[in-house]
Amino acid sequence: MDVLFFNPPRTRQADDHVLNMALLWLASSLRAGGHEAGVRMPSGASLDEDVATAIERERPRYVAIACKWWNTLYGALQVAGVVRRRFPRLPIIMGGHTASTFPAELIATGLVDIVLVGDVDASLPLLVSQGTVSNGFTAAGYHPPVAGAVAPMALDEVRLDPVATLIDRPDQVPGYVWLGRGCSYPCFYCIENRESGRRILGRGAPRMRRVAAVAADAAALAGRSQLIFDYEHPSLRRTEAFLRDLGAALPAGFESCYYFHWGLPTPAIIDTLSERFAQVGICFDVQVFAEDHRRRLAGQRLIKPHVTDAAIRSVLRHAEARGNVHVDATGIVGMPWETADHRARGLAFIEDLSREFGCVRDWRFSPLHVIPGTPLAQEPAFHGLAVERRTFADFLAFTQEGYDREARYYDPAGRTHHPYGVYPQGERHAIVDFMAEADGRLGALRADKRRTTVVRDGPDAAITVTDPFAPLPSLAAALSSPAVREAPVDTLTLTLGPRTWFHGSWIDYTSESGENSATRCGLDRDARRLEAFMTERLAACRRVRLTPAPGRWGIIADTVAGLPAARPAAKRAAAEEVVRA
Ligand code: B12
Ligand code: SF4
Repeated sequence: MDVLFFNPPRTRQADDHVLNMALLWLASSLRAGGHEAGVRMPSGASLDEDVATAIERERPRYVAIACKWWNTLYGALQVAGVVRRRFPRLPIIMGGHTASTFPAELIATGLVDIVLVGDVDASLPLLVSQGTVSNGFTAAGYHPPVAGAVAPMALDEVRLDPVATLIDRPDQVPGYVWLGRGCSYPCFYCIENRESGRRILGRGAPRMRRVAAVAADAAALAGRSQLIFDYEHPSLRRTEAFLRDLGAALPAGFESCYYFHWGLPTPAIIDTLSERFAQVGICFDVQVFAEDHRRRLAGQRLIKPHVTDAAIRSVLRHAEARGNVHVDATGIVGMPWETADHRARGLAFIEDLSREFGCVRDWRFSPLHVIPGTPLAQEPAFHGLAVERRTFADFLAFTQEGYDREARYYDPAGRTHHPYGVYPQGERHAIVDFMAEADGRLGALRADKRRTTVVRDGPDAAITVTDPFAPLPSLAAALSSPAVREAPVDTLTLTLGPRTWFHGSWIDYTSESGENSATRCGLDRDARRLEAFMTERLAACRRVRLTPAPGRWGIIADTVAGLPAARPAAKRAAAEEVVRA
C-alpha cells in the first residue's frame, strides 16, 4: 500500500473516535490517481497492537495521521509515537487544521517527518508519486509550494470509493457528505474565516462542489439512515439553488437529513429539505443570544452579519408550519463585551422560543473556546477576554489530560486546566458557572417538552414517548428520569411515536454491519445513558416490550441487540428474544 491513514482515538481507555471523513476522500483521491490507500481507526485501549497489526498487514510506504480537530492533538501524537517506536524507518505524514497551525512544533517532537499544510489536494499526490514536499514542513524547514503542482483531480470532483473497501470499520462512517469549502466571513474564533482560511489553509473564494459529485458520494453512503450536510455558501441564493438541484439528484433511500447551517436558513432552504426528506433536522447558529450584543459584535466585524430576533422567529414559524422539520440551534456565550445581563436575557430568549415553537428541539449555549490559529489565539488578551490557551504546549497539555482521563474537553469536572481556555478578564469561572446554571434550566425545559408519559399499572409500566421527533438524547433522558427509574416494573413497554428517532442528531445509526454505532460514538453520552437504563431494566424486568412504529423495527431490534457488551450473554440473548417476539 502507498498510504495508510490513521484516525486518532480520543482517549487512552476507550474505543472513542470521531472519524475525520476527509480521510475517505483523500484515500479515494489517491486511488483515483493509481495509488493504494486505506484508512484505519485504532482503538485507544489497544493502540500499539492495532497500529502495528495494520502496518504489518498493509506494509505502507507512508503513514498519514489526521490532526484536524485540536482536541485530537495528543491522540495523533500517540499514534505517531507507536509508529516511530515499532517502525522507525517508516515516514510519518501529518495533516489537517491543527497540524497546519503547528507544523514546526510537530516536526520538533521528532515523531513526525512531514507536515503537509492546509488543503493537500495537490501536495499529497505529489509527495506520494514523486517524493516531493510542497507547501509542507520537514526537519529541513519549510518547503514552499512547487510551482505548477496541481492535483490530478480536484478533491471536489473525487467520488468516494465503496466505503467497505476504504476503511476497517465502515460501521463508524456516518452519512456525512461535504458540500463545499471556503468562507468570506470574519468570525474571530474560527480558523476557516476569510483571513486564516486563506493564510493557513490556502482556501480561495467560497465554492460549492458540483451536485453530481455530492449525489454520487451520497450513493456510496447508502445504508446510512441519515444524510448529514455541514456547509452553506455565504450567498444564500447559491445555497438554495444547490440544495434544490441536489434534492432532485440524490439517490432514493434517504428518508432523513440533518443540515448544519451556520447562519439563518431561508424559507426556500427549509422547503426544499422538507419536501425531499420525511424528516429534517436543521441546526442553525445565532452566534450571540442578546440582540443588542449581537448587533454590536457584527457591527465590529467580529462575527457574521447581524440577524434580528424577528428574523429568527420568522424562520422558526416557517419551520413549524412544515410539520417535519425540527430545529436545534446554538449560540456562543463568553463573547467580548458580554455582561451577566446579556446572558440572563439569552437564557430567557431560549426559554421563550422553546415554549413558543414545537419544532425547537434543542437550543444550546456553546462556551467560547480557543481554536489554535484563530485571531482569538494570537494574544493573551482579546477585547476584554483573557486567553489562557494559545501555544502548542498549552494545547498538548490540555488534550493530554482529556486523553488520559477520558474527560470531555469542555467539561470542567476533573480538569486541572480551564475547560475553554478563554474567559472574561478577572472572572475565570463566570462562564463555567453560567453553563452549569443554563444546563439545569434548559434540561428542565427539555424534559417538559418531551411529552413522555409513564403509566404504571400494577407491576407493569408503560412508557409512551409521544414527541414525534424524540431523538436518542431525549429518549435517553426520559428513560433515565427518576419517575421511570423508580417505577418497580415487571414488564416494560416502550411505545415510540411514528417518527421517533433511535439515533441522535450527531450520530448516524448505520445498519450496514448490524452494529449500533451510537453506543460507540465519542460524542454520544446519551447512548450510554440509554444503555445503562436498558441494562438496569433488563436485569429488573421479566419482559421488555418495545413497540416501534412501522418501519422502525429493524433499527430498534439492532439497537437492543447491540446493547451493552458488558451485559452477560444470557441477558443479551433474552433481550434479543423479546425483541424478536
Ligand atoms: C463537517 C465538520 C464537522 C463534522 C465532522 C464530519 C466528519 N465526520 O468529518 C462534525 C459535526 C462531527 C464536526 C465536529 C467538530 N468540529 Co468540525 N467542522 C466541520 C467542517 C464544517 C467541515 C469539515 C470538512 O469535512 N471539510 C471537507 C474536507 C474535505 O476538507 P477538510 O476537512 O478541510 O480537509 C482538508 C485539509 O484540512 C486536509 N486534511 C484534513 N485532514 C487531513 C488528514 C491528513 C493526514 C492530511 C495529510 C490532510 C488532511 O486535506 C483536506 C483537503 O485537502 C469544518 C469547517 C470547514 N468549513 O471546513 C469544521 C471544523 C473542522 N470543525 C471544527 C471544530 C472545532 C469541531 C469540534 C471540536 C466542535 C465542537 N465544539 O465540538 C467538533 C470536533 C469533533 C471531535 N473530534 O471531537 C473546527 C476545527 C478547528 C481545529 N483546529 O480544531 C473547524 C475548522 C470549524 C471551525 N470553527 O474553525 N465538525
Ligand atoms: S464560523 Fe464564521 S468564519 Fe467560520 S465558517 Fe462559519 S461563518 Fe465562516
